[in-house]
Amino acid sequence: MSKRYTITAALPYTNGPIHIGHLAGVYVPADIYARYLRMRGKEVLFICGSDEHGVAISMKAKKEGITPKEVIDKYHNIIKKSFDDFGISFNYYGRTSSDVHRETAQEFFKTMHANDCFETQTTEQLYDAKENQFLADRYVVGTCPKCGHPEAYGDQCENCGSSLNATDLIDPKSALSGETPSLKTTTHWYLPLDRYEDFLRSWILESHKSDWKTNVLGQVKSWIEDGLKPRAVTRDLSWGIPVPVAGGENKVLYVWFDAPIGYISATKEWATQEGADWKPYWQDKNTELVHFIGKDNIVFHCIIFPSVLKAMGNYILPENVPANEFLNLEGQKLSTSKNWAVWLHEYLEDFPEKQDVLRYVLTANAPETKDNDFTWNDFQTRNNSELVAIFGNFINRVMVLMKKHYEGVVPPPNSLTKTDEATQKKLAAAPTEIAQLIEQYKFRAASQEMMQLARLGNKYLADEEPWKLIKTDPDRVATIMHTALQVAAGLAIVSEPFLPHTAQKLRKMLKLNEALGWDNVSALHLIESGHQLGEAGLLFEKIEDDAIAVQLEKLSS
Ligand code: B3M
Ligand code: ZN
Repeated sequence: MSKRYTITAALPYTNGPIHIGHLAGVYVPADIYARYLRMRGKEVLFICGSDEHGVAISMKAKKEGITPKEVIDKYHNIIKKSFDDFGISFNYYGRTSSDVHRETAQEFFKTMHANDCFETQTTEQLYDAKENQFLADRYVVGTCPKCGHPEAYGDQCENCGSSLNATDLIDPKSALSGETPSLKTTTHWYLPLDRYEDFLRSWILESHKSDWKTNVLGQVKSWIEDGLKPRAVTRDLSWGIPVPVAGGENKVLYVWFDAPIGYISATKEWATQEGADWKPYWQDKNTELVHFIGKDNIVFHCIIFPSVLKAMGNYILPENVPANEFLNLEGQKLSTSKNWAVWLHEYLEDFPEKQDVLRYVLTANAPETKDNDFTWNDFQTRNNSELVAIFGNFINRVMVLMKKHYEGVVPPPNSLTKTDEATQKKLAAAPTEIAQLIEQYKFRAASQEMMQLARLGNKYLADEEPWKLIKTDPDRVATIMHTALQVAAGLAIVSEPFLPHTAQKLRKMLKLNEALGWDNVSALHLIESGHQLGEAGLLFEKIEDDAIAVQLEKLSS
């Protein structure tokens, strides 16, 4: 039986819109992977949703002077719409404020509680007496004890990725009042991660030592080596999912306890909508679970959530967690609070038809193995000298020549030259080469292989110069155009995971048989002689300097 895939993309916090860092790190690669697998005939469930709990939300509400509910509604709508307009092909986009999610997360907690999977600890925690508030997570900021970063949060340092307890911070300050916190006693439930050390060691560091990315393995290894400690999974906050057991009054689940369960609740909601069963997607050994995340989420997806799934007993574990590094913008770290970002909803307003340009640039320069930089100049260059000058130019030439000399009816080929055969051979090999890279999560290299196919077609026409031969050797031109059209058709197929809007347009221009897919490209006969092409259209257009200047201006304002 062919495998089933559950693909998750990190649930964005609804405390701000989506920016290019999120896209490059998580949503574009996840979407490429999901689209590719669907094209290979796999059963794919691609899940995401809004992460609507946690201190990030309550802080934003305080800052904007509105309620947390108003914050999550506002950003959930902006985020969901921008994903839709951009063309991320989620099967379902949920939200963690839903009833199904609350029930599911509480059920997890109750089951684990009943099975003695937690410990309780009564300890002194940071407290802001002025605000009458325990200071957990983003309510407290201090110096990271691991790397010295001065703005680490109470649960995590985003600089070095360490997961922290609020009391670990050096020189902590309340993010609410700026005061140095005092200590106050409170009781919480802890997930004793130390009990899972052996399991995590053998599952990740042994079984996955050769197929997981080195950045992910490295982080996991260092946590395990540091010694895993119990982690509190409840908080003294009012915004969140109420702790569903005795003694849990006025406490909520830690956002990182409930959020990953959001993947499962979203699956349940999707299943109800489709009249399907959610369980195989999370409990059947024949399902491959893959989490797409940024590097700051590794500990939660590789250590904490798998320990929860293991404790629950009947769940599958992720097959891979291909976490990416970070994307910078014009040499500086992206920052929501400093408004140093390219926001997706704004990009789509400024470039409404250019979803694929952004997808391409972010993929070609994806932060897969190290942090990378997005610059508007690079955006312009990739568009003008790759998408326009290579991909677009090739297709444009094919369409124009076909119209001019054959009224769009594909001519039969005559005898093939060595160049024709070499071109066909490269076309036949392309889908396998691209597939292998995608299956290894090397989307950057895969996108370049795809572009290589466009380059092949473009060079083939440039070298063969059919426009010069049409008067003297029409038979030769027929062969050239027939061959070039097979490359164009192959491109319409293999570009789909990377450039879905373009692929769609190109398919329409070529009137490509809808039944033709990835596995047909190697057979080479994608377009038969006598086939009537559709109307030509423009796939990409040049981006001028002033459009880039506007974007740079926007950043500095
Ligand atoms: N909302 C963190 C983030 O946006 C978080 C991901 C949750 S995935 C379950 O970085
Ligand atoms: Zn740090």
